Amino acid sequence: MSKHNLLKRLGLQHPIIQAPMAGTATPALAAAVSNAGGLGSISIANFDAPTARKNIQALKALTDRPYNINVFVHEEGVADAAREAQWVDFLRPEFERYGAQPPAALKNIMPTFYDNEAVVQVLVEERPPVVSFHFGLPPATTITALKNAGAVLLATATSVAEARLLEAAGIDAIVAQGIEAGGHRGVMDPAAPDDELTTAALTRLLATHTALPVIAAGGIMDGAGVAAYLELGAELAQLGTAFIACPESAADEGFRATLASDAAFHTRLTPIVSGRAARSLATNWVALDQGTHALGPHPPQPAYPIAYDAAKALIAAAKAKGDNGWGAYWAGQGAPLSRGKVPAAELLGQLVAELAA
Ligand code: FMN
Repeated sequence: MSKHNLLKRLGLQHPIIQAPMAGTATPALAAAVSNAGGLGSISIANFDAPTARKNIQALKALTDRPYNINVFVHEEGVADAAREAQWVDFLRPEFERYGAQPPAALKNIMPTFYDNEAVVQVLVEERPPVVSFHFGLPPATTITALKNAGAVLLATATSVAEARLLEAAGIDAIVAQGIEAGGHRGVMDPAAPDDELTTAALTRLLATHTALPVIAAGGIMDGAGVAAYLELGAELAQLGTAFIACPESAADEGFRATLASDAAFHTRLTPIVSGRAARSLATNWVALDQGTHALGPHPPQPAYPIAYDAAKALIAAAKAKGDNGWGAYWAGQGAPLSRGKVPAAELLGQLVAELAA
């Protein structure tokens, strides 16, 4: 038996979490994974309280099994009108190429969960069995309220120092997110130096240096990968990229096509899309960050998540003209191992069979 028996505590049959993926993981995807004995997750980070409640209820209606609801606990970036105007002006030629105008002003499109009383209330009332935090931790009062509502609490750490903060705050298990991971890197302080630990090194460090159960995340695409991290001391593995191409995900055709292309071999960690580092397939955004895009060298970016507002507008303008080159297509380094449009329950079955092999 594993050190903490997290599998049993969470009520799972298989040691696999389908990662929360804001904008990509749907209630249908999460329910399919939960119903197959894994832990399905959705993020409500990009929703207001009523929309968050609707999504949680949609997931509950599709499964009687445990599921995870994820929130972003980031420090909101400071608005800077001059910097934002310069950024929008820089991107303007691309908007014009698609016959569109950039937003007149940029907004904070992802308020933090930290002091979001309305969303805390939704979680307390809807009582999800598992809640996960990314980018940081909420106040102690919120942690207590969620525990009292019956939630097992998970949170991301990218270093031993962050894991210690989770331990001290009473979090139940650590999502050890390595540098290979797709999506936003969950560092708590984006201004601090980042040791960029791999999933293997981080899993091993946390399994030996902390008392909490560890969930390995980053670059895991198959049963062999899950088995390797269990061997290193993780109790569960969290896979995001592996589930993007499932028919139940919200990934659009552009995302699916880019994931199936050569761009999957060249993922990059870049803050250029949202203002915080996220691992992306090789898109125009990556070219922009690397200075190889026709727009040329870019000015300083607006803060997270204000920069994301401009990106989302450009993504929509390009998509309306059939160009997917500007997509926010997050994926991990294992992206070329994606299996295409395999239904989530079937994919989970394949992973479990590989794990047992
Ligand atoms: N992690 C979160 O905690 N919340 C999110 O909303 C979230 N969105 C993501 C969206 C996509 C498309 C991807 C690929 C990852 C996202 N992540 C998010 C990160 C995952 O939790 C996890 O760390 C990552 O998927 C693991 O690496 P892998 O993609 O190589 O499996």
